[in-house]
Amino acid sequence: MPKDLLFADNATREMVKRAEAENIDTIWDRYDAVQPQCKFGSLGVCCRICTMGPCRISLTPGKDPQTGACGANADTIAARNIARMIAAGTAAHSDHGRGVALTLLQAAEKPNFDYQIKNADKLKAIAEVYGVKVQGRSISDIAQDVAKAALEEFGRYEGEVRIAATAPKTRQELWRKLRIFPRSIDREVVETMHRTTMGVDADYKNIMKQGMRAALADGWGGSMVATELSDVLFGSPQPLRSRANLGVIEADNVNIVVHGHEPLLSDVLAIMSKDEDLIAKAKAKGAKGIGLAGICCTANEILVRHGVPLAGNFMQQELAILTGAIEMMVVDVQCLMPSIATVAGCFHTQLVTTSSKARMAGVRHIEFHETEAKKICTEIIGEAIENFSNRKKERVYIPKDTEKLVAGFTTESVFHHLGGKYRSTYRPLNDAIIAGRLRGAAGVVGCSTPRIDYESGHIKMVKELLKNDVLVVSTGCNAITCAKHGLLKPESAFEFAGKGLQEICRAVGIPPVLHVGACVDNSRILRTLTNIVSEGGLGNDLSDLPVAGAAPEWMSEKAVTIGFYFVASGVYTVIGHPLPMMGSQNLFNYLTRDIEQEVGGKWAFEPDAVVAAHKMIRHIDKKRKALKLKPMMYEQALKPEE
Ligand code: SF4
Ligand code: MSK
Repeated sequence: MPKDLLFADNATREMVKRAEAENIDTIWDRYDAVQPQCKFGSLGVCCRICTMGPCRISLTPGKDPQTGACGANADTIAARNIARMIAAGTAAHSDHGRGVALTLLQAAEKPNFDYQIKNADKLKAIAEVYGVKVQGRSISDIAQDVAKAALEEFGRYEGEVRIAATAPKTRQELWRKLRIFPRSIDREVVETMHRTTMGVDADYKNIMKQGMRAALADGWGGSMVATELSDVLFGSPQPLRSRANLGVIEADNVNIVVHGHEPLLSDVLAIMSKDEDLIAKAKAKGAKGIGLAGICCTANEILVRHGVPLAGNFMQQELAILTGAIEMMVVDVQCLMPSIATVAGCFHTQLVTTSSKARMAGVRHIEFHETEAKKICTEIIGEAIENFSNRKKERVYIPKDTEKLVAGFTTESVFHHLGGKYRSTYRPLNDAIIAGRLRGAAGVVGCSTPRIDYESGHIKMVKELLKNDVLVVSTGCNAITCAKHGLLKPESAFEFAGKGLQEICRAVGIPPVLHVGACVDNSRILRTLTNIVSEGGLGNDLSDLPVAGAAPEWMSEKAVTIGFYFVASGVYTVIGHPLPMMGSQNLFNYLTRDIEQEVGGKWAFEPDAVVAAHKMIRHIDKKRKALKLKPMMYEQALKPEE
């Protein structure tokens, strides 16, 4: 077993042992194999954006070379590298949003389309944002205009990303003053790539400003479009019960695991997996039925809308196949390790890619088109059923571990729950913070990584925050980790939360960690924070709120983008592993200190998750003090010294 697997859930530990016994490499083995890693790359001072390079800046201060061949110094090179990571993250989330908008347009235009509009109220709310007339019009007419308005967000040649105007007014004014209000989503990605190509922008602060604008185009643009229109098309999530971890895979089912990020295919698969004809076919092959489970954010999408159980997070994608009980793994886009093709090859598991954007050499490809969604899903499930007889019973090994969970909170359902039964308002939530029952809130999100003891970052941080009466909202792989460790059960409040947070959880029946969806659904957190500001009593801008953000185990470029849009929205954001820019002292000082003067938020890098939690708590306390809020009601949790 890898030496750093002491904190993981039992299912992961068991399956890693099984991989070792079967001599199958996993992410942990391959991560070890790439050590030691290049210091220049890690510190962000390697540039290869033109063929006069690659150029590397000396890591010894004062020692040559201190610039690349063109004269770019460490600040320029590191800033350009970070900006390009942001552009990539924005591209990924926003392309997802574009896909949902295009599907909504087709659903509005074609009466017999496989997708139907499930949430007309949400559609009307977004219509208002876009100035689309609602009165006296059919849902399909409204939806066409809303979808077109959303699609214009990507390529408009003048003006601003319109949905970003849902941010608090003071924040919008600040973005305009700093010239970081995103204009259109694609434009910000393109301009970031332009500015960071050879011989363009050399001012590290100016590059970072464009980076923030591109990140805002994601959080308050592409991701927000993805979330809002997914709610329209697939229905808004409602709090529901389900289960998490590899034990959700049942040996006697035809098992299909979906993995990736997008809901378009998986939402239909979730519905079709309950089709009686298909279940009958599975039974005819000797199975009990059809079992669907998910990995990563595709899992989160269909968990929160259909209650489909979570098989695991990013680090468990290979381990799911290692159970030997998966007939098919169906992948869409993002966070797919190419290694799953190799692991699937060791078992009967059929790996199927479905997006033209994400194919793997030699892997079965069934291209997904929204126009034939049900037909394609029927074909996919049919192939999985056929593959059931190829399963080798003696190679099936499914760990027993599962945990119960409650997921599916949204800006609106948080509103409903924390707002009290009779009045739809954030008032009771704001009042709980003002009165010192709740210290504040933290968004803890993001990936898992083999870089640290798996899941220790997430779990230690979240528990420390809960103990100190900080309500945690979670997305992505953090949410899956919290689920596996029992933190999404309402009763977990009594074990892990401080007294004030316990009182809230008891009164409204919520878990102390609120699962608000997939990575794109971090936009729900932005919206929730905006609602808290609008409710009043906690300042005029997001940067006034006693809140903080964190991604203790981040690894993806998307996490860099998310961090930057939270910082640019005024939120103090702590990540475990530093951004790859530590070779530039100036950029480090700017991002972790000076940027706060400009946008109200800043970065912190802290590998110790408990220390990181206390940095967040201290920040929350600083904001409470500035707002002259009452002292905390219960101070039973001790805070370690700085
Ligand atoms: Fe080297 Fe400058 Fe080219 Fe980068 S842009 S590879 S620093 S010459
Ligand atoms: S899936 S981006 S590993 S959170 Fe969204 Fe998890 Fe990170 Fe992928």
